[in-house]
Amino acid sequence: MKVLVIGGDGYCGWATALYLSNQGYEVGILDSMVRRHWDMQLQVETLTPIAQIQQRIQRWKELTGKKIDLYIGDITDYNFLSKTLRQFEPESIVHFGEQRSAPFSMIDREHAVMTQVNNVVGTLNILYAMKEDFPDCHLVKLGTMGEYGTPNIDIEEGYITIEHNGRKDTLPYPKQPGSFYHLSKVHDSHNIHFACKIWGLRATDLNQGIVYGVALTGLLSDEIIKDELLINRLDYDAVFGTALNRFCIQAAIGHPLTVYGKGGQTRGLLDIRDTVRCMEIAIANPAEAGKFRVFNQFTEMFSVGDLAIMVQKAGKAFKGKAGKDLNLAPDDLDNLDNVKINYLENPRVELEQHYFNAKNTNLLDLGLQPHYLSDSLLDSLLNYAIKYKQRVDKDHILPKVSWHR
Ligand code: NAD
Ligand code: USQ
Repeated sequence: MKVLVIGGDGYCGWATALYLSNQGYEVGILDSMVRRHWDMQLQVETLTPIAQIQQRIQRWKELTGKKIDLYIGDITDYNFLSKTLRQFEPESIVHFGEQRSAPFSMIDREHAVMTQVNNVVGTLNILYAMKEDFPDCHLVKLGTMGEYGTPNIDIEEGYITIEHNGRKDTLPYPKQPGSFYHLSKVHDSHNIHFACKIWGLRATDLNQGIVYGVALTGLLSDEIIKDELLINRLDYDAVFGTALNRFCIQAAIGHPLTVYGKGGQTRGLLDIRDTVRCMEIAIANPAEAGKFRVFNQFTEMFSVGDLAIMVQKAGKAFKGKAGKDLNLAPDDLDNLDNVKINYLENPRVELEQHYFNAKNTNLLDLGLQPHYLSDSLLDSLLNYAIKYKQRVDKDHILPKVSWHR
């Protein structure tokens, strides 16, 4: 099957492109490289040194003999997008190609507008391009669990059946997103739903939780995982870095863990190995024509405060293990033995203690076997963090973007 991975140079996209190519899918990557540009504007670099996309793809071919096609351009440019689709002729499109940081979207008016134009226009263009030339192609679109917010009732997978004044209907689940970024995903969901209804397109919206981890251990060979030209990005900065990944890197450099507010904010999370498996499951089981499916894509729920405590404990345990097995400097081990947690004034507007219970059975029913958060995963993240800690710029750890201004 031919799969076009839009946003294939990014964190989820690069992992997915390699995994699907390894599984025998014919993979194309479309990416504008705008994320690398935003990193430059923010003057941050990923913890891990990522190679240029052409080098990455060349190395992949050398190691595996498998070809990945590359299309560099912006999906908000309709002519480029439709030309690319005609050239590649995808049977599935996996769409990761959006501005995905909540803090980035909250910097100022310009960033809010840019985020919503980039995301909403890009997705709308994909829908039109599919309608014109590939009406049978299956769109697998990355949404977010943050579309739902934190309601005081259970969160269903996309739809909820409501009885009101003696009548009953199944309706889209109410949305209460917490940033202009999360709002862009809500707008996308509505546009995709509508396009499926009027044009008979098929789409799956994957409301993904926070992704953690970097290596596809157990899914790709050790030789591939250890190859630096194939390494994935791992963001630690306060704009693009996400909770658990950030905490592991903070622990490794001896920075107190940055819990915002009381830390009772609870979210769905998943290992990046489950992200790539979910993509495979979604494309192998396409939605019916005219159907807009919604799956909640996470495997476990944790509060931010609990994640920090888990990293603190993992640091101590790691010292015991690593002291024997790894060639680490004494200060690496001291940092990990003594991880502190700071409860910072929350730069966001969000509930810090709330009910959170979300369903996630659709992907499990289709065969997802989760990698639950484990000591070995935290060890692996801590290992990466220690290996590349010289690359960390400590000025980018504390949050500078505020929802209040
Ligand atoms: P990322 O920033 O690492 O990658 C996104 C990629 O898309 C980048 O390479 C970027 O250059 C590209 N891109 C952005 N706009 C584009 C455009 N207009 N045209 C072409 N390419 C464009 O992000 P990620 O962490 O890999 O996230 C991928 C998707 O998954 C996003 O839609 C995000 O909202 C969603 N998601 C991510 C997480 C997470 O924890 N990382 C969690 C839930 C959902
Ligand atoms: N948080 C901290 N400390 C930090 C970073 C974050 O306490 O150092 C808190 C935030 O206040 C928030 C929670 O952790 O309550 C999650 O924040 P995050 O930055 O890890 O994740 P978020 O902004 O929600 O966005 C990330 C991805 C986004 C995706 C989303 C999934 O960047 O693309 O859509 O996770 S979800 O959270 O389910 O909406």
